[in-house]
Amino acid sequence: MKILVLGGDGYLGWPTALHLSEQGHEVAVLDNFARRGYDNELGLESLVPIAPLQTRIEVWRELTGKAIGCYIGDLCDAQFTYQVLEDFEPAAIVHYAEQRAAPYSMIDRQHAVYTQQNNVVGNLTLLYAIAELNPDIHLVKLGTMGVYGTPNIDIEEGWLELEYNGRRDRMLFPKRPGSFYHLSKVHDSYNIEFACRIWDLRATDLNQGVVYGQQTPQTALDERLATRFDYDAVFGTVLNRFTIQAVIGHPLTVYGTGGQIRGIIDIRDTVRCIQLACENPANRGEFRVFNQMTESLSVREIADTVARAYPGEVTIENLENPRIEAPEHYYKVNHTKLVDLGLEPHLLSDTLIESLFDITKQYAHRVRVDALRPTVNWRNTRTR
Ligand code: NAD
Ligand code: USQ
Repeated sequence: MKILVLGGDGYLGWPTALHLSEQGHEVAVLDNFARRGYDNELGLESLVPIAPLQTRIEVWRELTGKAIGCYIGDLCDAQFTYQVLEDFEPAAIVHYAEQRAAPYSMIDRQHAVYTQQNNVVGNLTLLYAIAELNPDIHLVKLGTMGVYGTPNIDIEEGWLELEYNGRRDRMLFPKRPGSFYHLSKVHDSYNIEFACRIWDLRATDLNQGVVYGQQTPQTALDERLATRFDYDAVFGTVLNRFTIQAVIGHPLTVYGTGGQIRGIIDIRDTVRCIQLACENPANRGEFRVFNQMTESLSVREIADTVARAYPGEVTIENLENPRIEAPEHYYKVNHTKLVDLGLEPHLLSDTLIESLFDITKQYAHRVRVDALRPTVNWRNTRTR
């Protein structure tokens, strides 16, 4: 199948492109290198060095004989996006190409506006391109578990059967996200659902939990195939940050009491979920939602797991929470649809966190310790 991976230079997009290529799909990636630009803006770097996209593609071809197509440009640029779809003619489009850090979106007005413009306009441009050029294309869109927030009821997979004043209906599950980034995903989902209704498009919205891990079998083949590994307080995600903090002897930075619970998923399961979604497309007119996570843990439990796995001494520090989120809450998520399609999850308890420690040790000298402390506070409304 011809699959176009938008955001194919990113943390998840690159390993996904390799996995789909390995599985025999004809793959092309699209990226505008915005992510490398945020690093330049913030003075940060991935812990693991990453090769230029063109080098990565060339190395993959040398090692496997498999070609990956490459389009450099901005998804918000309609002329470019239409041209790519006309040129590559994908059967499925995996859409990762968004600004994805909650703290980045909360820096100030400029970053909040950028995040919502980039994400919502890029997605809407793509919807128009699909509708006009080939409404049969299956859109596989990366959303986030954070769209739901932490409601005091069970979280269903996207839709909720409701009975109110004696009448029944099937509605999109209510959303109460916790950052302007997470809100951009809510807006995307409503735009996609509407497009499926009016233009008979087919779409799968993958509400993914926090991803951890740095290697897939394909990225491990050569160091020039490595994907990025972020540890800073803006782009680093919780479990990845904790493993790096353990290795360099920094206290694990638990925000608040650590009672907040999140859905998590191993990067090897992410790429498999995308494959399953692509190979089992939604029907025309269907807006399908999967909760792409494999288990739920509190931040405290994540810190304890990392501390237990690390052979040396680890301390845990409870920082005042820079975010606004429920410190203790009910959290029960329905996430069976990907398992029904064949996902066999790697759970944290079975995962060799040790392998993450090894990767980190190799590059520990690259850590900028000051970048570990959170600097973005949800309560501020700075304008630049
Ligand atoms: P990432 O920032 O590493 O990758 C995103 C890529 O998209 C980058 O290479 C960036 O340059 C590109 N991009 C951004 N805007 C673009 C535009 N307008 N045009 C072209 N390219 C553009 O992020 P990631 O961690 O790989 O996440 C990918 C997707 O998965 C995001 O949509 C994110 O919201 C979602 N997600 C990520 C996680 C996680 O833990 N990393 C969890 C749940 C959902
Ligand atoms: N946290 C800490 N200490 C840290 C970092 C984070 O306690 O050092 C806590 C946060 O307060 C939060 C939880 O860990 O409660 C998760 O934070 P995170 O930074 O790992 O993840 P988040 O901001 O939610 O965003 C990440 C990705 C995003 C994706 C989302 C999935 O950056 O792209 O959408 O995970 S989800 O959380 O399910 O919405």
